[in-house]
Amino acid sequence: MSVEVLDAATIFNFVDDEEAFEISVCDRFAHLDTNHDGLLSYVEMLKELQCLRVFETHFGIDVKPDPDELARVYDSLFMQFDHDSNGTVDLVEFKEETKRMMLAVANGMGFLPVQMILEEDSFLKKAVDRESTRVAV
Ligand SMILES: [Ca+2]
Ligand SMILES: [Ca+2]
Repeated sequence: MSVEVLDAATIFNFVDDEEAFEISVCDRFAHLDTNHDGLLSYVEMLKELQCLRVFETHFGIDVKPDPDELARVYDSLFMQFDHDSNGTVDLVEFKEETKRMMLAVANGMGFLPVQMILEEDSFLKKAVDRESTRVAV
């Protein structure tokens, strides 16, 4: 994990760059799909859901680390990804929901940059990395 400063524009730029976003989503999906069947089960999604919790906590929705409570939060997050409720998340569902969540985070940020603790391989971290690469060039 690292502490990064990001603003809404960083996220919008990342999501708007279809190609870069698609590559990140596919990478992440392949990484989470540990049995390589092209679908994410609840167990495979857990790592991603835990990642999402990290940034949700930063927006003031602080849930006590009660295991039952957390399990319910992960259940409902999983259902959000599983658009057709067939018990697995495919690449299209994963991409659409990731995009929706990133935009929701960006819309919640306003214009002021926010300091966040980001997981090394999270989408927000990728957004920040992409922005800094661009600035460096
Ligand atoms: Ca799988
Ligand atoms: Ca599904």
